[in-house]
Amino acid sequence: MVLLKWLLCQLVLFTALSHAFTDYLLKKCAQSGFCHRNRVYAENITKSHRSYYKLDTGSIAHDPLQNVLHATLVKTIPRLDGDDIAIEFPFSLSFLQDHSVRFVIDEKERTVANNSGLSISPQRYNKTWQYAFDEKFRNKVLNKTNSPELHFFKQEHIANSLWSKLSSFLSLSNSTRDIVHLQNGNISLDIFTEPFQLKIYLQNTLKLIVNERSFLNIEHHRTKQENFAHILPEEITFNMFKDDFLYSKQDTLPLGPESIALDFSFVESTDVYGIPEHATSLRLLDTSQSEPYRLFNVDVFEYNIGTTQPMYGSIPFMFSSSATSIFWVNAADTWVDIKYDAQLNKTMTHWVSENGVIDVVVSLEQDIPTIINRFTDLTGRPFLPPISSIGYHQCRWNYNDEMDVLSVDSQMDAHRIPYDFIWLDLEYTNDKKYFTWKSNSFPNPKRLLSKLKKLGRNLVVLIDPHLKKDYEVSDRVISENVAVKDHNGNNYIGHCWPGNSIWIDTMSNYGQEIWKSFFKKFMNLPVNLTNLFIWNDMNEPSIFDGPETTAPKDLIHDNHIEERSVHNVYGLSVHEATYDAIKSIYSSSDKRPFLLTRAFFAGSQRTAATWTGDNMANWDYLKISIPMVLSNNVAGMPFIGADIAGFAGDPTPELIARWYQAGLWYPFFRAHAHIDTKRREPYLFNEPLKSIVRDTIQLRYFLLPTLYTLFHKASTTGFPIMSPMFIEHPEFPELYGIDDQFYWGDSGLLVKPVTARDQLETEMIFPPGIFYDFASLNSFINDGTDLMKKNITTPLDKIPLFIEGGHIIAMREKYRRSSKLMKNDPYIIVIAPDAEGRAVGDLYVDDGESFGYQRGEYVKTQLVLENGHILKNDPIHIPENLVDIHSDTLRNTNIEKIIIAKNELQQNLKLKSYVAVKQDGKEYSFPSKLSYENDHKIVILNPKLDITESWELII
Ligand code: NBV
Repeated sequence: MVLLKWLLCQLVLFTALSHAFTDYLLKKCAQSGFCHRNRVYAENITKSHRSYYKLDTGSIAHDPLQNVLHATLVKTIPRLDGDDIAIEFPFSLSFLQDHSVRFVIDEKERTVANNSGLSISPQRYNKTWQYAFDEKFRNKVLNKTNSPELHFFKQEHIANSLWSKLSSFLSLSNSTRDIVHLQNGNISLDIFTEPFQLKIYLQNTLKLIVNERSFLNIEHHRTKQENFAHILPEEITFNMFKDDFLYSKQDTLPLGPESIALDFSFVESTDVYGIPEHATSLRLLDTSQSEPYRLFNVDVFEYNIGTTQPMYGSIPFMFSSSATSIFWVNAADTWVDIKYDAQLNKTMTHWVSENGVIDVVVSLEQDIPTIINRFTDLTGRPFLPPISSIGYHQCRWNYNDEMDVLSVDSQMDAHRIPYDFIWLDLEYTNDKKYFTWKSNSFPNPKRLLSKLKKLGRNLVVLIDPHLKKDYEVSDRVISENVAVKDHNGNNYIGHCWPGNSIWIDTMSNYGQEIWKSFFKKFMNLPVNLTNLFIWNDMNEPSIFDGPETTAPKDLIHDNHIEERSVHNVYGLSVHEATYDAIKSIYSSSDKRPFLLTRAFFAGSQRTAATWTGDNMANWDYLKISIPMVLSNNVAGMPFIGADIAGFAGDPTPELIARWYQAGLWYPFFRAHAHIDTKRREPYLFNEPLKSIVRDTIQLRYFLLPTLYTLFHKASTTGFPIMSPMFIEHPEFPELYGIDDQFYWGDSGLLVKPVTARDQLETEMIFPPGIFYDFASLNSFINDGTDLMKKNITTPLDKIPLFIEGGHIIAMREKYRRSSKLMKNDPYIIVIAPDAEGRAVGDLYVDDGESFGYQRGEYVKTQLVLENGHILKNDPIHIPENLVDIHSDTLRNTNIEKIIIAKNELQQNLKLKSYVAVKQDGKEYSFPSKLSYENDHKIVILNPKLDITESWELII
């Protein structure tokens, strides 16, 4: 047995280190008991037109205090002897936020804790929302939060003649349907009792149908002996009590079949998005002839591209182009089938989870940004990261010792390549024991941190949730009884980097406390050293000898909860505890944490950044990184990037150049490489590559004021940072399928990175308007009403980058070694007028590192250009004590240069002099001698204006 385990683990390790990901380690739907059963059930129900679920009309009740509708859903299993079996499922429905409906379906028998002698809880797990929802929703989940008036249900017993005819034709017992009608503001809802179905409307327009196809299926509790009598005619019994899959055969499946499934039809749309993480297109694929999308956090080294196989993270949130969303609040192994019907203009989806309750939040809005806004209101806003962490990160597996780190550090400076973070992977530890340092290589971490700190730089070290057996950290986990248990209740021992390991159970509150205490000790640094941050890797969790690269589903967490129920949220519990630890350690300096996690779930955006995992250094992975980053951005978790220039393998110089040029736009901008690859720090490259990469990284730094403003917007509204074309231009159906060209938030910057070899020309697509080539400000006009395609030349040193007329962005333009050193540099305002000579842009500024912004210590302003020659600055927010803060954290807010791009409609605009009217009402006029212009731009130098003041500049 031990030998077999060892062999298997070597095999997994070997495969992990030598090939692209081995698909056969993961189940296909037909090999997963519950996925296969539900797909077959759906097929058979489609043929039989039957439904076994009805809402018991008599049970419908309204709890006015909680504003919840309660009812009992009944599943009737027909028996030949007429002695039908009825199973009851408590159903509750409430309105959440303004435009959302939440419903929960549990199983009555299993809501009562009966002590069946099992070491796991027999109840269906119904607490996923406590991890996923933002704190403010945790106490009042089933409450209406903001529904001014609720016209609660009026019951109509209607005899619908068409329905009667249909139902008698289909030999259903009822010829009438009860409808419960609910209304809350603009949202209304019809609940059909038999067969059970929900129709949800926004302003009386039907948007979503729940259970339209009667795929609702709840595998209720039964014993193996009872099973035969409990099967519906459309059901099959495949792997209900065992698992045949080679790598998960040991699963004890203590509760037998428990899956839940439901179908949702999005009306008036054939485009759906979301449910990351998958290496596929942004617009989700039709899976009716292939594998469903699977959400199950696993370790997929060199993952395959174009497949719906699961990856490291899961966000069970999907929305349609018609601005309707579903959040399936379940952290178990989940599969989603998608079928587009162009004729009916509908998207039909089928969601299946291995266990837990059906807990769904449906939101209906007027547009997609508002949908994402609602979702991040519910699950929490993306955290506002320290500004340094949106600079450039230099990582590799591994920087070997202190000398190595310091030499990278100084070489970057010597070659004028800015960077903010340097990373230490696995090997800095003493024998892969987390919370320790390899003392020969890193004899004095404090010394290293102080040296890095001088230029405002930071160090990230890796800490994983698997803990090597037999050292003080794992010993403590065992003695405090906070290790994850096996199905017999013993501490689970699995194989990972350190060899035999245990896993911290951060699903337990006490486990979290213990985890935090390790950081407290490890990060016991002088108060002025707050530049050490953490990377949680392998927290799916990745287990070398585990089934499907991860944890056995019958492991047990705190409170007798099976891993099966909480698998996809475990990683979040690890990184949230880590975040809390860092936050409290740095609390005396009020420093914001930065944290990277590999596994994620809905809600992870509150505390961590992520990346797309172990990609490969080839063009396909560069190309797919863009839809992957976009998908996370529309699913509320925008702080993501891909390893530049591919984790595994050695990239060609051309690939490196193109990858940096694409990676510059990832919200998380990090170079990383596998231990077996050649060193590739940018200063090692030959010319012209070195200059190309340096210019690219410098451009990222010049754009930091704009990017930080986008991060601020994301942290208040969830607005995507790397943003699909359809967000800015929803009016063009053709844009709903575009995922190789994107905007940077709402800044107007439009990019199409080159992702193919030898591509000296790239076709871009432009909505109507004026577009300025970013480098030259040379412009062209699409004066039609349609999209326009245009070829852009793309020699190796060129990024196809435009700014759309109508936007203003803020930049800086001095090379500095790190973001911290740019802090006092003045701003450059770049204005791209539209055809009416109008442009608008926001700028957000705070100290970039503390939580002071939460106490109002920030500046937010809006710049507006009118009639092509009047520029106004109107601060929306300035701190009350600006003077104090001004001298300290928001030190320099001067504008040193204003650039107004000229287009062909505006060629007569000439700069002679300009006048500034400031807050004091006085006019200041300036000669134009410090300024200049050419055909493409007017440049005003040193206008003596500050972004914290109101002023008007007349040119
Ligand atoms: O810690 C080593 C690597 C890390 O570099 C990579 O970024 C992670 O995704 N880690 C995975 C462990 C295994 C890599 C084969």
